Amino acid sequence: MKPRDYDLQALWKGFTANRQFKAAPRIFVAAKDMHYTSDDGRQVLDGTAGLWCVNAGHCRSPIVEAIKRQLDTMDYSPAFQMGHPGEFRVADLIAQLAPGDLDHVFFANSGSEAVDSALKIALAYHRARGEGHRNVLIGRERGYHGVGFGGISVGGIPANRKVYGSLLPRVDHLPHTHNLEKNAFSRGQPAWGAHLADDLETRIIALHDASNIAAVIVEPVAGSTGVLVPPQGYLERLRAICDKHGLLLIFDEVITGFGRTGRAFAAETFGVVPDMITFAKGVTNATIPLSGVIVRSQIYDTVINNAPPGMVELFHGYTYSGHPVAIAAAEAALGLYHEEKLFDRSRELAPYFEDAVHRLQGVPHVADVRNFGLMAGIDLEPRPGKPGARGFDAFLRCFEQGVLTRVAGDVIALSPPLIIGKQQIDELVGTIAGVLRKLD
Ligand code: PXG
Repeated sequence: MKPRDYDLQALWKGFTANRQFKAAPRIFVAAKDMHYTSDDGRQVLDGTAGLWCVNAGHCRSPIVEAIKRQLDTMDYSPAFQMGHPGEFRVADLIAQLAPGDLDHVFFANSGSEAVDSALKIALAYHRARGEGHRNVLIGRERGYHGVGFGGISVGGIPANRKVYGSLLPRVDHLPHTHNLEKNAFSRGQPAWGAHLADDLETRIIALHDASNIAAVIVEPVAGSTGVLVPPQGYLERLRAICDKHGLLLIFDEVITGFGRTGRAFAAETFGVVPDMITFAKGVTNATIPLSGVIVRSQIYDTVINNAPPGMVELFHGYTYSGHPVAIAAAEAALGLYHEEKLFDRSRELAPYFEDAVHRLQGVPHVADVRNFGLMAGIDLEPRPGKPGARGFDAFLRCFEQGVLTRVAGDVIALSPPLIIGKQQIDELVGTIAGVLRKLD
């Protein structure tokens, strides 16, 4: 390996153990299709599509070329009171991919911003309807909705919340759906647990009163906390309760969007239409940051028509909402997904992937395997008194053996690019199995 010609100290990395990392850094210098190249010249199979985002594989030339063309033509145009053609075209493409009458798209830059935008749109919508008292927001335990104050307030990861004070004041949480006694080693949607949605009605609405609640936000499949697949009938019940009581239902599809579950959005896969969908990551195949919220016509119309003509209707937006370079990347990425039928490919590969990951049942330390689409969660038994240590060691050994995984505590998460081949699936799962057999 060439000696590093840069110093590691100035950078403060997020969601990273900085001292440990800087003592033994893991550095990527290039990427192509299914592989990264590390700075010691090794090829590393990408089992996680970066961070659940490089759905078409790395450095795909149609996207790279589109970005270059846009940069040669127009670098930036103001996001407010001005427009450029691409942002209208891409909003239209995304609206066409979304189910039902989710026909309008608001752009932001990260998943966190998309979530905050959706929560604010929910509040603006109820206020425009004359129900501004509907301002309680409901999330779920083990939910991840990014790192803005809105997102961590409705989110359900204790470590992401505990340091940051009182957060948003009017928030409550549904129980999570992960239960190994009932559902260990489920393939696809577990049979047990639809009734957990009833907590929304029997506890949360009973406590706060429906007239005070604006919206419920959930990931259709929780990603970051280890691929928690919704029990059969669970999302349908949430939808029915929200309808009955006038609550908006928001699906956070930052991970599940753009083919991860075998369709454009998990809403379509599950046949449950929410009132808003947040998206990010895969929309540009992760080349340039772009995110957004897709909203039902009724929400858009209500907010827009409530303001006097000529007045700004929603006091919200980002300097880089609809950034031309990000939009060019999105247009090319969506084109590539379509051309290569990658959502179909994801759906067709899912049974092979399912069989492969479930072969880990019985391998040492494996407490659960679950899967949906091209995502899987593998729970490891924690080392006594050392939560997360075994998971991290497994991640490190896999990396040393040329396979990139992601761990959250003692859960290994897999979400490969949708272009992965069957042999590569075998390599991914085989490497994990080999590592676990040797791990204490
Ligand atoms: N919502 C969901 C469902 C997410 O998964 C965000 C919002 C926030 O997106 P931004 O772009 O603000 O990071 C996410 C992000 C992991 C991991 O390994 C997952 C995410 C980010 C980083 C790591 O689980 N998801």
